[in-house]
Amino acid sequence: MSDSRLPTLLLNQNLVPMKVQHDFVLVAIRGTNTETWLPAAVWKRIAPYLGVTASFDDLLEPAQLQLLLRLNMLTPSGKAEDRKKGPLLKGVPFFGRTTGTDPQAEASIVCVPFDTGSQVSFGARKGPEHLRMVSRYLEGEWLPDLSGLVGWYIRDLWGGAYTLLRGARLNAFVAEPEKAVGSTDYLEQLTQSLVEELPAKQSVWMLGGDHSITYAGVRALARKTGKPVVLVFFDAHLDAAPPVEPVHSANVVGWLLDDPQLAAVYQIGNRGIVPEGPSRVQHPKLHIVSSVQDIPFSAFQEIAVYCSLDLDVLDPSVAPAVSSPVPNGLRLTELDEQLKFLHERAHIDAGDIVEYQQSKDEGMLTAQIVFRLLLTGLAISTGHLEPSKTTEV
Ligand SMILES: [Mn+2]
Repeated sequence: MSDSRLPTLLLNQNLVPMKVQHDFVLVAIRGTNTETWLPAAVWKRIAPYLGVTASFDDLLEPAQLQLLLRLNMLTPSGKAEDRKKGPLLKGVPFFGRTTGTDPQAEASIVCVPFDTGSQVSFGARKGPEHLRMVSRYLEGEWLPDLSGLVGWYIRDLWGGAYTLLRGARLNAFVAEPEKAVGSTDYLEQLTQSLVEELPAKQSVWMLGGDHSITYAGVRALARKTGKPVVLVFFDAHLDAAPPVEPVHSANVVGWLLDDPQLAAVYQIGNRGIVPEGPSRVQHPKLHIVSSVQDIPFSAFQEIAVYCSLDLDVLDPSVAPAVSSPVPNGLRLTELDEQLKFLHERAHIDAGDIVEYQQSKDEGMLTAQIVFRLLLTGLAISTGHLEPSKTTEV
């Protein structure tokens, strides 16, 4: 047996490259449900054993080594206190002028540039910054100041019957991912920041990022309101894999189902091919429905409501720039209707829009959808919906 036989066997069976970031490669160790960051140079060295030809490059510089240690949750002394402290949320401009400084704000947009929780497709972390940049193009002369918003009119939303967010006061923040070591730690910090850094009465709509961020949004809502939470979850996928560390986009519902503060999950849009077998998810708090109209009114008594919108609930012909597209999704008008039904049944306290993939978004089709969903969500949550007076020209 040659010397290379054993490594070839081990590497092929156990190591799966997941993504590249900061000159590091995230490698999943199959069968252990763990993952580790390796320097790209090291990965290149072992890659030939996987049948990939590459040359061995450089040794690590000290700054890279520190980053490697941090990514693998190994701070120099190994103590949690060594982690960066301070607020996670930083005020940023959105729609041109919202800056996170209005003390009277009724709602906050929280950008979460995080996709370490993704299992299949990376790049969602770039979504919020891109959306923020594109939002400047939506700023019109008639929208002089978002701290006292003039409003928005979407002609093809609910027959153009409403002006959204007239006079609403909004804040916008970005949640800095650098302050955490690993995805579960980041989501715990995000939960804490949403509770401590934003007023309890503010509605929060997060822009992902991958779907794992819903873990923070739901738990923060429960802590802020002191009420159990009903999660209305629009998604092509169940995201209900068993709650094994770390929290990620495919097990986020699995984790939340185990949380005593979660009253129920209603899933809408679930579809696609799933192997039938003993692993099929059955949980008394998980309800798969085809419409919000199938949710009993009684489900919304004495609870807080969180609305999570994975963009893959829409058909790929409608919203192509998503992490994990699945055929046969909703049309945009159908999703609009679902949100209207939900608004008529319950007050939506908070929500998120996740899995936007800027690199796939030709013509900014999906970005436009993110904006209208964000404006709709904010309008519903703040109650700023009024009959439209817009005269079209
Ligand atoms: Mn999802």
